[in-house]
This record gives sequence, structure tokens and C-alpha cells, in this order.
Amino acid sequence: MSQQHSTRRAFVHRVAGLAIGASAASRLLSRSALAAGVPIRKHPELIVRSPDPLDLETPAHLLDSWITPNDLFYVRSHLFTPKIDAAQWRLTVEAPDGRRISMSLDDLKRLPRVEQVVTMECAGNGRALFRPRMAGAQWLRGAVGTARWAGVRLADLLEKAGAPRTGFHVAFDAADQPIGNVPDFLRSVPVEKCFHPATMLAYEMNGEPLPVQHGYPLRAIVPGWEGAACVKWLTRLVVQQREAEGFFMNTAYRYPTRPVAPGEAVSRDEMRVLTSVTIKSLVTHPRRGARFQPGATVEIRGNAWAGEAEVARVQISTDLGRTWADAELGRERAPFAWRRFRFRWKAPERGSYVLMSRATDNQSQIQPVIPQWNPSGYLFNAPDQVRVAVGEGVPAPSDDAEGTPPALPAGAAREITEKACLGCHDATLITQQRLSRARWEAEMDKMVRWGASVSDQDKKWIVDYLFAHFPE
Ligand SMILES: Nc1nc2c(c(=O)[nH]1)N[C@H]1C(S)=C(S)[C@@H](COP(=O)(O)O)O[C@H]1N2
Ligand SMILES: [Mo]
Repeated sequence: MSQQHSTRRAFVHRVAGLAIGASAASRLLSRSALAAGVPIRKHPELIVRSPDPLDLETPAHLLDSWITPNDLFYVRSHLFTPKIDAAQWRLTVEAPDGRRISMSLDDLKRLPRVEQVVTMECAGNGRALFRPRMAGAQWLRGAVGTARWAGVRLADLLEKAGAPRTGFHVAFDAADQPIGNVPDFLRSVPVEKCFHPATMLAYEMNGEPLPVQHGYPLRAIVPGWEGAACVKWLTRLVVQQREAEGFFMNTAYRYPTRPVAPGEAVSRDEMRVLTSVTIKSLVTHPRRGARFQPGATVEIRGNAWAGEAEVARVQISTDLGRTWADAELGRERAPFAWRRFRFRWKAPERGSYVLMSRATDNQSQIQPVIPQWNPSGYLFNAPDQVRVAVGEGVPAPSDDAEGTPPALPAGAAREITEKACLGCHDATLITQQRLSRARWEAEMDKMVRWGASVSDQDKKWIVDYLFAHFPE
């Protein structure tokens, strides 16, 4: 190890930083090979959190409808988008007694078709709003959307395969491939939820074949649960006695079982796998930074959702949360879909105002004033807020896109950092973070475990450089 590193260091010095380690080079090659052939057209207003693997956020003001159009729907992919030939593709289902069924897309389309409107939210939606901050895609408010999904009931397939109805887990395996040592995306869901009549495998989204970035040709829809349960590019379902193993079950997508202090470390056995998302709302109109004249009538609109529960009430405050008034709920509804809300507001005298929304569900859960901090930044659900200006000359900040520099800044360690990191992901994944030194170190350690080739000396330089440019 150390000999290899000292050789590489010497080489790097000799060619004035233009050298590239052999393993980094091969990862760069495999990256372009894996990523090749899946060109994705992106709506110009979506915020790029990472271009490849692809993470796109929807600006909140574009979520101002019950159904989110496909080209505006957020995208969250941990790995490179796989290119799948539907003619060759099959889904296999393996039952614990050894029974196994295998189906083509046409076979699936001959099963009874179900269609339902379901909201899907990434567990990390709102992560960028937690303090202290943590590593991860820096979602603000728009890693959420609602679509009309069509496909088959998962229960129909499980029944065909003779799967047991209780006590087991269904592991969802998918066609996206690990990058270097970055773990495979593998998740499982308890069989009881899989037999729920609303849980489905979808091959259509809003009347179109599933778009490639949303899981073509087939994905899971697990209504009410956080997005990571909705595995895309499905290839294989295994009914097994235990939860699936691996990073995306054992480390990611876990939430503390007790209230923790901001910044506190929490051990694995004090966390459980995330399931339902919680009560939350989003103001979709007006947008942040809008300007009105005193006396103007403004319709405040938005969406509220409650995971597996139902939205019972949405309230609006325009005086920094001192008083709240009921909004009217929209008529469009479906069991696991968000509800629209609206409220008429008469813009008062000149000034800067914050329009806030706060939802309550049918189990009396209400959005908390202070969201529960947790180590990975999941389930942020404080009341939403949109600052607007009334009258001329009042500042009206708009922070939806919260500028992410696209490239690493100049600095002594920039090239080492590029070589160590950019084989597996783009620079924006780094430049959007704002972390303490300890968290930058922890991120580096994780990346080394995942196959980044860095010596201890390089690691120190990289952490110094990252902390200098992207401190909390
Ligand atoms: N195979 C696979 N499925 C996946 C993911 C992934 O990286 N790979 N990301 C998950 C996460 S974290 C979320 S939030 C949703 C996002 O779905 P979308 O990209 O269609 O919005 O897909 C889930 N399914
Ligand atoms: Mo997610």
C-alpha cells in the first residue's frame, strides 16, 4: 500500500500534477462506459444536485398542480442510470420454498392493470435546511412529486409465486450497478406492506411508459413510504426471512428511535429503517421573492401530504407564526396523494412578509416548529415558508436554486481531489456541501472504503482543502 502510494506521489510530482493513478483512470473509463447511452433530456428549470449519477430537484413553484408532469418530477439516483433493452428484460420472483416465476414486460401487462395517484418524497428532502449540516444531496424543498402510476399489484405477483403473507421481507434488486466499491442499491420491504392492495409495480407514469430516469421498464411504488422504497429498474424480487443487508439498509435510510441532540452521533441499533414519511406541506404559489402591491389579493397555494396517514387540515400564517388560519383543501384526492390547499391573502402595507403553511394529519400529527435533527438529515418537516415583498424597494431574496459552484475552486490540492473523487461522481456533489472538518473527514473515510485511492497524506490535504472552501 504505502509503497504504491509513495510511487504514485513521486509520479504526481514529476509530471506537475497531471498524472492520474491507474485505478482512478480505470474508474474514469468504467464510469463513462457505464454512463454511456442514456441521454436524458432535462427540463431547463430543474436544479441539478448531481449530473451523473443524476439528482434533479424541482423548484417549489413548479409543483403548483396536483399531478407533477414527468419532465418536472425530481430524480434521485445513487448510481449511474442503467440502459435496459425491454425486449430482453425479465422480472423474476423467488419464493422461500424455491418456487420462481419469470415474466416479460408483456406478461406483466396481461395481468390486471391498476392505476393510482401517489405522492413520492425522498427521505432527504429538506436536508439542506438542517443545522448543523450533514453530507448528502443538498435538497431544499422539491425532492417530492405526485404522479398517476399504472402497473400491477405486487400482491398479484407474490400470490402467483406462493409467497407467505406475514413474517417475511421482499428484497428488491435492480439493474443499476455498483460504482467501484460503492455498494449496490438493494432494499427490502416487509411482506405485509407488499401485500397491501395499493403497493404496486409500475410500468407507466402519467400515461407514458416509465421514463428511463424514473426506472424504465418497471419500478416499485410503495405508497406513503419514503422514496428509497420505490426501487427503480427492477429485475428480481426475493422473498426472504430477513431484511436485506448492505449499505442502503444497514447504514442509510435509518432514523433514530429516540430524540437526539443536533450533531449527536447515534449508533446503528438506536435507529430503524425508515418507512412512512411524515406530515408536511409546501407553498407552491407565490414563489419566493415575489412582489405585490399593497392591497393586492394574493392566492396562497400549495400541497400537503401525510405518508400513510391523511391530511386533515392546513393552516396559513402571514405573521411569522403568531396566528394561523385554515386554508381550504382541494377536491382532488387519493389515499396516498397530496392535497392541494388555497388561502386568500390581502397584501397589507409595504413590507417583507413570510407566508407559512402548516399541516395536520388525521392522527393529530402536526408539523413541528423545530424539525427533529438526525445524523443523515431525513424527514425535515418544519412548516414551509416563502418570503415575499409588498411594495417597491423592499428586498425580495429568492433562494430556490441556492447556487452550487459547478467546479472545484483553485487550490493546492484541487488536482489530487479531482483524481481521488471525480471518477465516481461530479464536482457539484462536493461543492454543494457545507461541513465541519470532522464531517469532511468522515466523508473521506467513507469514500476510501468505497474505493477512492488516496494515501493518508493525500487525505489530509484533501480534507484541508475541502474544509477551507466548503466549511459549515
Ligand atoms: N434502483 C434504484 N432505485 C431507486 C434509487 C436508486 O438509486 N436506484 N433511488 C431511490 C430513491 S432514494 C428515491 S427518493 C426514488 C426517486 O425516484 P425518482 O428518481 O423517480 O424521483 O427512487 C428510489 N429508487
Ligand atoms: Mo430518496
